Amino acid sequence: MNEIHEGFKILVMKGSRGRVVITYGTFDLLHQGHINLLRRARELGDYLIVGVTSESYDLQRGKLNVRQPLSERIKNVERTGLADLIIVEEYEGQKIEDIERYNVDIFAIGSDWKGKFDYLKDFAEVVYLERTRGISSTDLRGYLKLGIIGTGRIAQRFINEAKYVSGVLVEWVYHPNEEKAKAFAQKFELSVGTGNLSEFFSEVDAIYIATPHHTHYEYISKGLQANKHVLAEKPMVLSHNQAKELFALAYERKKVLLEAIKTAFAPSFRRIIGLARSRRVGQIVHVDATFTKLISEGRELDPTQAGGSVTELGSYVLLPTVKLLGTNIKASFLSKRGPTGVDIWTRITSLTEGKAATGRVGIGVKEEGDLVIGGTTGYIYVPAPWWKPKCFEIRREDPSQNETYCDVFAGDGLRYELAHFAQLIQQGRIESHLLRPEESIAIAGVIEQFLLGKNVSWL
Ligand code: C2G
Repeated sequence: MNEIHEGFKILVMKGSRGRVVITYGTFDLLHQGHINLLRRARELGDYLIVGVTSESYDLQRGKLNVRQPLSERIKNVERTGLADLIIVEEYEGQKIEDIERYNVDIFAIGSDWKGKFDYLKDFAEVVYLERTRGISSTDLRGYLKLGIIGTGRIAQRFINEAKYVSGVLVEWVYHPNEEKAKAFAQKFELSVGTGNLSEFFSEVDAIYIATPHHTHYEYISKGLQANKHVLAEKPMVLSHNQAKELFALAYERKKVLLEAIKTAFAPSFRRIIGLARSRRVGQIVHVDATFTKLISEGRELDPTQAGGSVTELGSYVLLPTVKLLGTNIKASFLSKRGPTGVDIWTRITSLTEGKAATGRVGIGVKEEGDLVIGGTTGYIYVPAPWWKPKCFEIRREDPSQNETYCDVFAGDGLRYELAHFAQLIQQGRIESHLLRPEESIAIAGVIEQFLLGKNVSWL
């Protein structure tokens, strides 16, 4: 641990310090919410220790998009005048050591972490302080103000992941049923829950669309027309032409439109595709990706809400397909229908000159969820769940030549798509190189073909 840093002074502990409080944070682009938190923590006792996360610890815990170096973040905390001692948080497990080392009485942290630090109760009193809602915009230079459309499961997961992406403020939620929007805002301590779309748009720079598949097109279109950047859950839309039209609109409005296929932005997947394209297993001949998730009720089984395994999971298996076969693919399908009429299992075969891909998806059939990229000198093997990749292997005829690679895949992984989306906007770039518009358009085209019954055989 590093107590003494050049450029900032450590206040000397004089005599009895009374009740000692400790809090931790990244404190990137310090804003009023951070300052309020520090003040509230200071008021809990007589002596406040602030742990500022190091770059390497943020990497380790999966905090993304942190823009200020540690030294600057420490200076900003110091300038508040609220900290009696500033330390650096460098590794997981350090909190307990700090509590014991500094005889800490109270561990305080914002309520967005409610429950997460209960394990510290054996060592100190744990207090979750109410986080600040609706910070004034003059205080938020450099922040992306993002609103969520939809209040379902994925929206909830997104909120939990968003706190790991620095520079993004999620304070707004829209649902056509205002009661639902308000309940969601209340539960996740967001400042605005509304059923009024224009009021919602007037507050935000960007939107995340987490609604049922068949409603995406309309929300994306309205969002872009209101000049908002759009991150849209997969499948972004259900037809080639709709996807093309929306990307053209985004281009015209100079706004980012990104399909939220989380895998595309994950460190390990990027490496897998990079190695495959660098011919580490020779020429790619066959890509085989499977993703099944047994679902017994809900929207996924409802034909009127574009349910089925292709619409639900097709975007995932088609991702390595378009990455490695390109976007000019011919697809055919073999499917099994379930009792509600939607496909509960489908094998998608994609072909392009000299290469093939098989994607298997199921919501009523279970299979091994791995990814195999077969080439002329070996294959890349990514074990299940390959869509949340961590370790994978390059395997060769001679197993002594195999190589293993590992990368982090933090949390639910939604943070990677959000961090990439925020970075594109911050850098003034419209198109993602990790999931290009043509790739999303091709994926929408394959899904559309299936929905139209083109080249579909039924078991
Ligand atoms: N905070 C707040 N109100 C906001 C934003 C943040 O009260 N509108 C609080 C957070 O809850 C946290 C502190 O400010 O207690 C610092 O927030 P971050 O810099 O985002 O750091 P964080 O990722 O929350 O670090 O070990 C690190 C800690 O686990 C948390």
